[in-house]
Amino acid sequence: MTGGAGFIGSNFVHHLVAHTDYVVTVLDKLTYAASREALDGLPENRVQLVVGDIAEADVVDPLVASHDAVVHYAAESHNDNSLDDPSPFIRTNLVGTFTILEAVRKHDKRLHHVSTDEVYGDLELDDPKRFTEDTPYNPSSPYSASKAGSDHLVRAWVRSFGVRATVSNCSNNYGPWQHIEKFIPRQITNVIDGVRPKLYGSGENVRDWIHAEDHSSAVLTILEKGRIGETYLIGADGEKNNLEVVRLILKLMGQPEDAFDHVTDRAGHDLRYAIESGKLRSELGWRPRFQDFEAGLADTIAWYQQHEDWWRPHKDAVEAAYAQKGQ
Ligand code: NAD
Ligand code: TDX
Repeated sequence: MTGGAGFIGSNFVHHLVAHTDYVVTVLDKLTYAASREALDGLPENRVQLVVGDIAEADVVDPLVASHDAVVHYAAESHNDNSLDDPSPFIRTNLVGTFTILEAVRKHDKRLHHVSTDEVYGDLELDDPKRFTEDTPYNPSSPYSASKAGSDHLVRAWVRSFGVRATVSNCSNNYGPWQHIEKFIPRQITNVIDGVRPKLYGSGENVRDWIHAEDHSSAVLTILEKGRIGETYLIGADGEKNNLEVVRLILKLMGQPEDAFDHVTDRAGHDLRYAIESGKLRSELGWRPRFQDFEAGLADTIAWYQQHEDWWRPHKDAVEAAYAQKGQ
């Protein structure tokens, strides 16, 4: 698999070790977003880490040749970074996915491509519709456009070359090991530091939150039972606006619920994401298990309180970069 030292990829590695007999090789470049520690303590006979770049064919090709399947998580993943400098997003998300596709084509291996609901653009707040597998692509940011392009590459390799691939598009994940540049961990670590949480714009933007553990169980289900060439949307009916999430973090951390600030909005900020995951549920029998958002958030807060050694070295630089943009 690729990207197994990242937030969601590392969750998937632990999920595989706990729930299957698979032996896993993680190919990860260990960018700023990676956490080698997230893979600590795993049995050496089950998980091996190879440090390398998915956009380099001489790294990817022999690894693909020697494995049965590839689950592709590696990506540049943060919208705000893609607004500051899109170039690594083009290289990793597009050239990297192309490199993997060429290797799975050459060696006739099964591929599962992990993607995002952001490829569909955004919905109005009062739109009764949610995203489905048939929603047209309409990405807003360099990040989401690069992920949309990677999805199109996968589908083209399925249709033109008969590559045995599936695609999943998941909503916003939360849980342990998420980089503190992202919304929920940024606000938790701000409150730990006595700093007021920072909401972009009005804070009315809606995200459809799912626990990373539910994303992992969905990807494993699709890898094992998904129909080749199909796309499955992954979501757990977790729509909340950013104001609600910040107020809940403040409440759970014993602070007044209005102790936050509004800051400069994100350019092109998507208003609302919402997933209809009926196909995955009815066709493959998947169900989310961590749908109590308040309980999951409380556990996540406790995790960041207990893992200050991990995030503390990055906090000043992350906040300095945001401060420069008035965020
Ligand atoms: P992350 O940024 O936490 O981790 C990405 C991992 O990929 C890191 O370990 C990094 O070192 C690795 N990586 C980056 N470039 C690489 C390269 N060129 N070669 C090899 N490894 C490289 O990201 P995440 O939040 O865990 O997201 C993982 C995947 O899930 C991404 O494809 C993302 O688009 C998708 N996704 C994320 C979310 C979310 O809410 N975070 C939701 C839906 C889909
Ligand atoms: O400080 C902040 N204040 C704030 O209001 C930050 C960092 C974010 N926000 C807002 C922007 C979004 O409306 O919070 C929401 C969530 O922001 P992010 O954590 O940056 O996530 P998002 O842009 O929604 O993208 C995430 O979900 C889809 C992941 O980062 C992507 O990798 C995934 O594809």
